[in-house]
Order: sequence, then structure tokens, then C-alpha cells
Amino acid sequence: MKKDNVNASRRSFIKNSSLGVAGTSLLGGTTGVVGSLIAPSAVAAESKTVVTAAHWGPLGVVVEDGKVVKSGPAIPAPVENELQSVVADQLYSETRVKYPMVRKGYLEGNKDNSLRGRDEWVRVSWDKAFELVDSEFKRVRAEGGAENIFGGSYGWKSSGALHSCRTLLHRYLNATGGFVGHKGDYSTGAAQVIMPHVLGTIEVYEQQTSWETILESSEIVVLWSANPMTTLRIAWTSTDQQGIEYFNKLKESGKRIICIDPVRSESCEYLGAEWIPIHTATDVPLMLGMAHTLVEENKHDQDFLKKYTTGYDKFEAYLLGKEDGQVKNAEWASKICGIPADVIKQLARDFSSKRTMLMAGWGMQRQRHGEQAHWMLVTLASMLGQIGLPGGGFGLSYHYSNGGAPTATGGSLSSISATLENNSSNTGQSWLAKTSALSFPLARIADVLLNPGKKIQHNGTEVTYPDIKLIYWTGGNPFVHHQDTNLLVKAWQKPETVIVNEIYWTPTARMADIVLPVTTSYERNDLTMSGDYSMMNIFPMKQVVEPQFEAKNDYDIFAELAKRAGVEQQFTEGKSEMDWLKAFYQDAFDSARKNRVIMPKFEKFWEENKPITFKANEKAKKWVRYEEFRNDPLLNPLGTPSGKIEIYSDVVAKMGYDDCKGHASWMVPEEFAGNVTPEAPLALVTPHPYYRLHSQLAHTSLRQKYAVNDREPVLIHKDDAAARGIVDGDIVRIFNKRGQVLAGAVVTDGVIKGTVALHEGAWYDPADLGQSELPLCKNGCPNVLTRDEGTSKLAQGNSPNTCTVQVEKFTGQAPEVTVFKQPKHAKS
Ligand SMILES: Nc1nc2c(c(=O)[nH]1)N[C@H]1C(S)=C(S)[C@@H](COP(=O)(O)OP(=O)(O)OC[C@H]3O[C@@H](n4cnc5c(=O)[nH]c(N)nc54)[C@H](O)[C@@H]3O)O[C@H]1N2
Ligand SMILES: Nc1nc2c(c(=O)[nH]1)N[C@H]1C(S)=C(S)[C@@H](COP(=O)(O)OP(=O)(O)OC[C@H]3O[C@@H](n4cnc5c(=O)[nH]c(N)nc54)[C@H](O)[C@@H]3O)O[C@H]1N2
Ligand SMILES: [Mo]
Repeated sequence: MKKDNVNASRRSFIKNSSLGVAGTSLLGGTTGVVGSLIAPSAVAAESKTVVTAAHWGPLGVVVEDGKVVKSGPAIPAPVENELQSVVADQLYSETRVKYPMVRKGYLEGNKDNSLRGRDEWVRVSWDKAFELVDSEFKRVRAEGGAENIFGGSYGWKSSGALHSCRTLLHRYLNATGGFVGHKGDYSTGAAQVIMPHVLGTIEVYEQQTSWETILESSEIVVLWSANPMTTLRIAWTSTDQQGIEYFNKLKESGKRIICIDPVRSESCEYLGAEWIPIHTATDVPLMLGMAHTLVEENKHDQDFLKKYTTGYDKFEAYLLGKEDGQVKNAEWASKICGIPADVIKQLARDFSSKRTMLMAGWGMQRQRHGEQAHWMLVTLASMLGQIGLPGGGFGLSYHYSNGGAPTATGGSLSSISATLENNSSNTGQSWLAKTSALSFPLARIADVLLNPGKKIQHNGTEVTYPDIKLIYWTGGNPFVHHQDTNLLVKAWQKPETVIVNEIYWTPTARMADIVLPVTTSYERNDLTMSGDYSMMNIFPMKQVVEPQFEAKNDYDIFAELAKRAGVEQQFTEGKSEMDWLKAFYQDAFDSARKNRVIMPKFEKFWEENKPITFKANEKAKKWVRYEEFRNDPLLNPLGTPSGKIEIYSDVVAKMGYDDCKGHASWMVPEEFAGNVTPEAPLALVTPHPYYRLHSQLAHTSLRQKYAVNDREPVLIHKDDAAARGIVDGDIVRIFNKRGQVLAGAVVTDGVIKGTVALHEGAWYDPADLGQSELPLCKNGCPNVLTRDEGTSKLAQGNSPNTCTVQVEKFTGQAPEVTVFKQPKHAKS
């Protein structure tokens, strides 16, 4: 690690100064109009610019002599998005999987699965690799069946309508007899289960009140556990960059913006917002304190509560302490959340007297009792009475995939499907009912692997864990994304076979038996929509360069496996890559025509090398979520049993769970700033990273912008650092009873005292796997420290932000981070 890098990286990490730079298109455009995409003139003759796209937006990629030399936005980005600049780093990464690889012990029939992650690797031919995978599937299916195969394969993969690796895996598994999948995700594990009980919809992945009305009508915008300037740098399909554009306009408008967050986030800094530091996991007390103030000062909207909600009286009894003798007033809340009581009271007064939009993110539900945070937010918003008014109420997706960017009128691409046109030929689908009954809440995976047959509660039903013998993972990184890595290491040793398709030697690939090298999206042709809610563009995703080394497309891998299983025709339908793309495009063309929007023919579109952009109409620009419900709740009831907002849910109450009751309530988490021990006196929060998408791009040159002493940066308050003799740039050891990691200290006042922040997505890099009870992660993966416990019996979501740790200065020789290089023996 070069010393001078420490300061530079720390600076950019804290300040993200680049945020201030307006982006210009690599292709010379200035207006965002697609027609302005003109290839640069002053380039060498053998140079070309190819338009493609990724989660991080539309890309122009400059190729010279068959090699990528530069990449950037294909449409001007509202603020610089550095994620768009590292296509070459991705393609030519030192950590690419070059050839099919098999773990030595596995190849030799050694059944000691504890060798996973520390064995040697043997290069094999593609033919040999296919034979191994095919014969293993045949064996497992013959001896047991679909219930022994986990194909859930959660992860963010790459964008694309065709080369969607997880869907392709499912398509192959469906064609050959089924698999065990999962319920839910890591993003909104708690919220997506509780919200339907409260609002009748999943809420978290739905269009938001239009930004145009926010800019017009909102007086206060609250970023509540939300960091949009970071999280809007990407989208599930591909970002249309509209969300950041609108946040720019919000900033220019001079409206009051408030961030409630344990961290002074990139958004807080960039937007010049008021920061209200809060202890992680204490939003429910804060909201209760505000709710109490509203009642005390008679500022709660009783007409709204009566007309549009049910069960407020039961909640109010709890709020006023009639149930448990504890009045949940601002003074009570203040002691828990760390915000002065007068500030809590003033927030309540301001929100009730001004048009206020509560934009909530999801970090506060990724914790024990995470269900309560969003339930309480909706309860508070109901008391404020602005739901369904322009610019008022709450929104759970302004920070994600450009929620609130008006939905455009145009065409919509179709995409490859996991289910097959004709699946009757050799398997039938009798396994379907069985395996869907065996699908389990995703975040319980380690528990499932360790305890087949165990029964748990989930949202009013009983789930019985399947017995997993074979895991096939594509497009995800569980050894980074799952909590309590050391427990996962043990659980992962249970299955007989683990197969991973990967581009890179990720921590998960390293934990497999068979690793198949796959292409990046820049090595194949595809299409994607942009803006998950806005449906604003169709981006061509053109192949930029030839596949590197022996990498194959996931599609071709599963087509070959389908062939060996005798189901090639069902899998491919006889179509080539371009045949599929034309068919997806034709569906967009047809749906656009129904909307009276004319798109170019496919050939012309493909030839033109530029995105198609659709426009939103005035109605979409003025759209207000819950407006129809507000106008006429009888004619437009919600999908809840009562048709109203359920401040109290009979359905949830009747489940009888001790950890999720009939109304939002405060339940003391096992680990948080208010529940620490001498061994683990600091709370840990694990936000999403600015310069990565989870673990994606961790191996690129962007790492130099944030790594401290070549480790993941950890934000530590200056008082906490001083008490431990830690100075900025030090290597520190963060540890608790579950594990230990090294990280690089960023000493700051930008995190609440008593909490340290370590971003999710840092690659797991154990120094001494298999030799030590708690191997030391050299790089700083936060999940080595986090708890693997469901949010509650209701959602069973993941709960990483319920965690306490100790931090000390690391003395001695710090082991080198090696996870971004080829693994030992895989260099052939
Ligand atoms: N502590 C903590 N943990 C968390 C979170 C947190 O807040 N705190 N957040 C959680 C959340 S919300 C999420 S969504 C998860 C994210 O967890 P993941 O979605 O697993 O994270 P990614 O890094 O996006 O992993 C995607 C992987 O797919 C690979 N890939 C990309 N394209 C392709 C392809 O075309 N084919 C194949 N075969 N592979 C491909 C990439 O190389 C990468 O390894 O993490 C969760 N974990
Ligand atoms: N650049 C980038 N963008 C991304 C991703 C990425 O990895 N990188 N991941 C994408 C994905 S899959 C998802 S799910 C979303 C994630 O979106 P979110 O879940 O909203 O993101 P987080 O960073 O986990 O949390 C947002 C903020 O909440 C704060 N926070 C955490 N716990 C609490 C709490 O208890 N109370 C309060 N008040 N604040 C808290 C964090 O410090 C952070 O600033 O982002 C998406 N966008
Ligand atoms: Mo997520």
C-alpha cells in the first residue's frame, strides 16, 4: 500500500468530492438527448465506440485494436458515476476465472468438505467440466430429487433480458426436474412481508409519488435511513439516472432536507442536509416519541385516522403506556435513540405543520424486528395525515432504482423465462408443488444447510427445511452477502457438491467444488430496459470484445447441460442469441404500438448503436401514490382485510408471535448501542458502498479511492478512536464472539459516537481458514461479525445491522490482502 494513497482515498471516501462534478457523456452528448450520441472524431482509425449498459447505466465503451481502453456514460450523467469508468478493469481483472476449475479433493473423491476454500485447484477441459456437472445432477436426481437441489441462487448478477444467469439456471433446473428455491430477498426481507399486512401491497418495489409533485409541493423532505446519492448510482435493470437528476433539482430548490442516519452519508453531505445522528436500530422509539408529541399537542390528524386507518385506538393505548405502564414520550425516546427530546418534539411539530415527504430507505429494516421500522413509519405518516396528498406522506423507494421518476409511455421488453413452453416431455411438473413447499426464507440458508427437517415459522405458516445435497449458484456472492460468515463456512460443508458459475474468483467461487468461467456482459449481446419504475429507455447491450480466456456465456453453459440431459430443444427453443433478442424487442415494439409509440425496426435500432427513449405524459408526472384511495376509500380500498391502512393487524396479531405483535412496537434488540457489553461496546452498521455494487467492482481500480492501508475503510468516531489510541489510517482489528476482521480506520465525526460503520460487499479474505476457530478476514468483510438470525417469526429476514463489536489498533505485521489475485494453484 502506497502511503500517499491513504490520505487521498480517505478524502474521497468521506467527501466524495467527485459528486460535485457534472457528468459529460463519453460520446460527446450534452443534453441527454439520444440523438446527440456522436462518435468522437479525433480517434484512431481502428478505434470504435460500442454502446452497452450495466446496472450502473448506459455505457459508451471505446475499443482500440480489440481492447477496451476507456468507458463512460453513453448519456450524460447528472453527476459523475465512476462505476461507469471501469469496464476495462472488469474485463481484464487479475482475479478472472480463466478456465473451468475443479477442487482437487473433489476431483479425487475425497469427501472432506472442510477442504472447501483452502484446497488446490485443477484446470479441466470444458468437456470434462460438463461431464462432471451432468453426471452429478443425474446422480442426485436419481438418489433423491428436486428437494435435494438448491438453485435459489440469490444475487445481483448482471443486467440483460437474455443473459440473466439466475433465470437461465432456473430454466435448466426446471427443464430437468425442478429445484428448491427461496422466498424473499436480502434487500427488504422484513418490509416486504409486513407491508402487505399494513397496506395491502409490497410497497418497497412500487412506483412512488412523482418527483414533479415533490418539487412542486413538498416543504420538507426526510431521508430516513436512506442514502440515495449512493444507492441511485445503480438500478436493478440499468439506471436511467433520473433519481439523481431529481435530487439535484431538490438541492437547487433550497427546500429543507433532513437525514436521519447514524452516518453523515454521502447524500447528507452532497445535499447539504440537516444531519440528525441516531443510534442504529432506534428509529421506532424516535417515531414513537414523535407520535406521542402529536397526541400530547393534539396535532395528530384524527379525521385521517378515522377515515383511512384501522386499529389506531389499540396503538394509542400502547403509545400512552396503558398496556405496559411506559409512556412513549419524547423524553423516553431520547434516552434510547440519542436525539434530544426537544429536537424530537420539534420534528413532530414541523412535519405536521409542513407538507412533508418521508423518504425511507431499507437499512433500518435489515435488523432484528426490522418489520417494526416501516410499520411504525406508516403509522406516524397516518397520524400526520398527508398520505395521498401531492408531496406528502411516505415513500419506500425514492432511494432505489429511481423510484418517483414518472413512468414513461412506450414499449416494454420481454425477457428469458425460467419456466418452459412445453415441459411435459420428460419430467412433468409434479415436483413443483413439493419444491415450492420446501422453499425457505432466503436468509435462513445456513440454518437450512445445518438442520434439514427443522420446522420454523414464517408469516403465519410452518416451513420445513429441505435436505440440500447440491448447490448451484450463479450471479450471487453468499460468502460476502450472508451474515455470520463463520457459521456459513460450517453450513457450506454439508452439501455434497457446490457448483458456481463466476466471472471472478470471488469468495464464493473459492468455496465451490466446480467453478465454471463465465463472460461479463461486455462479452455478449443483450438488451435491457432502464429505470425499473420509469421504463424510460431500451438500451442495446452490445458485445464489446470477444470472451476472455475460456469464458462462456451462462446461456451456452446451460444449453449444453440441457443437451446432455436430453432437453436442449426445450431450453433453447432452437433460437440463437440474436433470435432471442429480436423476439424480446418485438414484444416491446408491439406494446409500444398499442401505446401509439413507434419504435424503429430491430435491425435499424441495433445498427444505430444508441438507446431508445420514451417520454412520460402529464398524467404520469402528476401521479400521487394513494391519491385514489384518499379521494374515495370505499371505491378504491387497499388490499388489506379492512381495505384501510392497518395500524393494527388482526391477521398478524392472530399469528401470536412474541416477536411481532398486532401493531408496531419497540422491542429491544439483542445487540445495539443501548445493549452493549464490555467485550463488544460499539454498535456496527453496514451501509451499502458508494464505489461498488455490493461486492461487484471491488477488484477494480475504484478500490484505490476508498481503501485505507489496502483494507476496507471503517468509520469510527474520533472520541471512540482516541479512547483506543487509534489514529486515521491505522489498521484496526474489529472483533466479537462471531469473528474478526482487519480494516483501515477513518477517524471522523461523521458517524454517531458509539457506532462504527463498515460497508457491505467487502470481499471475505480469511487468513487461516480451517486452522483457526475464528479465521481473520484480512480485508474487512462485515458479515464475519454480523448475526445470522431472522428479523422475527413473521418475515425471517436478514438482520446484519443488529450487531456490536470491539475495535483495537492492530499491532504487528498485517497479512497481505490476497483475495483479488488468482487463488493458489489456479494460475495455469
Ligand atoms: N451486512 C450486510 N450484508 C448485506 C447487506 C447489508 O446491508 N449489510 N445487504 C444485502 C443486500 S440488500 C443484498 S441485495 C445482497 C447482495 O449480494 P449479492 O447480490 O450476492 O452481491 P453481488 O456482489 O452483486 O454479487 C453478484 C455476483 O454475480 C457475479 N456476476 C455478475 N454477472 C454475472 C453473470 O453474468 N453470470 C454469473 N454467473 N455471475 C455474474 C458477480 O461477479 C458477483 O460475484 O447483500 C446483502 N448483504
Ligand atoms: N452504489 C450502490 N448502490 C446500491 C447498492 C450498492 O451496493 N451500491 N445496493 C443496491 C441494493 S441491492 C439495495 S437493497 C439498496 C440498499 O438501500 P438501503 O437499504 O436503503 O441502503 P443502506 O446503505 O443499507 O441504508 C441506507 C442508510 O441507512 C442507514 N442506516 C442503517 N441502519 C439504520 C438505522 O437503524 N436507522 C437509521 N435511521 N438509519 C440507518 C445507513 O447508514 C445508510 O446511510 O441500494 C441499492 N443501490
Ligand atoms: Mo439489496
